[in-house]
Order: sequence, then structure tokens, then C-alpha cells
Amino acid sequence: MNNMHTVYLSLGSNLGNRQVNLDQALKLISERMRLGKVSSIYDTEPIGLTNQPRFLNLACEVFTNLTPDGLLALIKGIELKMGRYSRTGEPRIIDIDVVLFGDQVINTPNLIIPHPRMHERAFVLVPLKEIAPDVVHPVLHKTIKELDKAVVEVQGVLKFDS
Ligand code: PH2
Ligand code: MG
Ligand code: MG
Repeated sequence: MNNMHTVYLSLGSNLGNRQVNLDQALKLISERMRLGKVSSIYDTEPIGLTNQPRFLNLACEVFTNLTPDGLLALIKGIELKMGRYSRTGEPRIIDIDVVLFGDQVINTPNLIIPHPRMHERAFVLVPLKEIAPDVVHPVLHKTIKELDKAVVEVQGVLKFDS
């Protein structure tokens, strides 16, 4: 099957040189898939985590004919290659999350798409709105623009000047 999917990823880093980490992740992604639009970088308040440094976050579009599980494996490989050691709740060099995979709805033990918290997170929606304002969330049936408007708190998302 050669079925191209448009996928949106959310990237975050709050350890080490955050901007270099995001750049490196984009480079590794682009070596394995066709990279489409990339948002600006935002400096963001950590959400749902205590005593952690601020994040840099961005969103990007990729085109792939991988399956969702194949894409997840590729992404985990990139995170490991970049030296991510994972203890939940600790700062991380890089976190790459699949937020949307075409209009697919997936609920398996190791993969939930759309990302279950994307619609309440300004650090995901603000960058995503730049590159995909009219894309429709396949479960909530709202556009990214509409979802972003509904996130009332600003949640400390600031444009990052490099
Ligand atoms: N990622 C999380 C939890 N909290 N907060 C911000 N600002 N940015 C993130 O990327 C982030 C977070 C879990 O992966
Ligand atoms: Mg995450
Ligand atoms: Mg993750």
C-alpha cells in the first residue's frame, strides 16, 4: 500500500540547548520523511509538571506512508538517538508527539491519536494553528483555530526570538 498521510507532530524540549535540540530533531525527521510546514518556536510554561524548566515547543507537518505504529517507532528511534533517557516527569532533551495522523482515530495501548490532551494545551494549539488552522479534529469536529480560541488561559506561551 502506498498511502500518503499528512501528519502533525508537536515537538518540545526543556533540557540542554533547547533550540539546538529542536533543530536537530527536525533534521533527523527530514532525513526519514518529507517535512512540510514548520511553525515558529514558542517559549512555554510547563503544563502538568512541577519544578521544571520552561519548554521550547513547535509544530510541524510531515508526509509519510508509514503506518501509525511505524511512525511511532521511527520517532522513538529519533528520541533515543538524540539521547533521551526517559523517566516520566523529568526534563527531556526532546519529546516528539504525534498529534494528528490524517483523519484517523486510533486507540491502542501504546498509541492514542488524536493526542488525548492536544485540544486543551496551548503549547500544542498555538504553534499548530500557524501551520494548520483549518484542519479538523476528527473526534471533536472542530478546526484547530476553533480549538485554540476555546483554550481560555494563555498558559504562558510566548513567541521565542532566537
Ligand atoms: N509536554 C508535556 C507536559 N507538559 N508543557 C509544555 N509547556 N510543553 C510541553 O511540551 C509539555 C508540557 C508532556 O510531554
Ligand atoms: Mg508529550
Ligand atoms: Mg511523547
